[in-house]
Amino acid sequence: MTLQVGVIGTGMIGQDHIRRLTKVLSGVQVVAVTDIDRARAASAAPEGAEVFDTPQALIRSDKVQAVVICSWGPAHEEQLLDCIAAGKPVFCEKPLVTSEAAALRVMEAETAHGSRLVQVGFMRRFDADYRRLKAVIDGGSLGAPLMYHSTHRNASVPEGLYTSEMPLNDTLVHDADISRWLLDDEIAGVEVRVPRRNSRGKELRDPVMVLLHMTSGVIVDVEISVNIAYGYDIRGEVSCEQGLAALPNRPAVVISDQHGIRQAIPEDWRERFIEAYDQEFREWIVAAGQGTATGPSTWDGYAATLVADAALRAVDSGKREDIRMTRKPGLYDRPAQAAA
Ligand code: NAD
Ligand code: ISE
Repeated sequence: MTLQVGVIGTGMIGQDHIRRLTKVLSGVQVVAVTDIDRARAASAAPEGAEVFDTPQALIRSDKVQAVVICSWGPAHEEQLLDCIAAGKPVFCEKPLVTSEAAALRVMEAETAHGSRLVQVGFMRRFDADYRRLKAVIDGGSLGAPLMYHSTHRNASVPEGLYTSEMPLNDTLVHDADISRWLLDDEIAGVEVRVPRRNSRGKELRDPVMVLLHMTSGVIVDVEISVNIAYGYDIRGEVSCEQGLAALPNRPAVVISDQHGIRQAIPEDWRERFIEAYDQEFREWIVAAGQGTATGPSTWDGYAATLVADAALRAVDSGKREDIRMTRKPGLYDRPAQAAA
């Protein structure tokens, strides 16, 4: 059976996801698109797909069985609530939403529905290198994890559109989520330090150094640099009681020439995580075809939102800001019902 999908938001990642749903993956067809910029939606629409005027009309359409949300973060809440009201599985790009209150409203709606419908776009969990790293930590041969060093560098970000809050409420959410997943732990407190500014970003608060205090006592340090110029560089190293486990360097052709011996670095997230995005959608298609969702959940999106909020408070206070989570609904403890 082919899953008929509607895509909301046809900007950078919306277009990339439409490409993979149309040209890379099987068992799925993009039958509908929408964007507040109608011309952009029309030019991104695959042959035969209908261009809808509003997200609400797309979500309610009988031809749409499942929805992919790639609009801006502040628009996600309303679109998620409409998908849940329609009982349709939905893949939502990160961030799930942009406030704690909004995350709680989405969680309440999904819990009232009674089964999972939402998968959040934390693609690192589907990356083969991160999965192997987690297998080593879980295997226990290195002893308990003590510290995790997470490096998140972007070559550049769109000037004017990417603001000083975004290293903490847009970019950090990936490091927060992967730390919780790798270490099987929750984040209890957040500190932020702001070093010398990178002049390439003009007034942008960049880089930032974040400390995530896990409930087990593990400390995660995160470097976020979003104007590092040389490429998209994602690193991770876990220090354990009797050894280290780290992400490998990405395989790349070794070039020797008058500049020395070197290997290319991915330009951006599209290139670095191309296989991870493919795999997150492979698994989403299977679950959505069964009317449900697996993988990163609304609970995980909620947790990342709390970290972003705490990090923004910590920048102002200069102190550790604690995180208090609500009781976890049983829905998010149940084992996954579908797998690729
Ligand atoms: P973008 O600005 O290129 O595209 C967003 C699109 O959504 C635009 O075309 C805009 O017109 C449309 N849009 C905004 N509000 C809308 C609404 N209410 N209804 C319909 N359309 C609406 O941004 P992007 O880089 O593609 O990011 C989109 C989302 O994906 C963001 O939440 C971002 O954080 C996330 N993202 C995730 C990753 C990842 O690695 N997982 C990478 C990039 C972006
Ligand atoms: C972007 O939205 C992403 O999600 C990328 O993965 C991240 O590296 C980048 O910093 C964000 O702006």
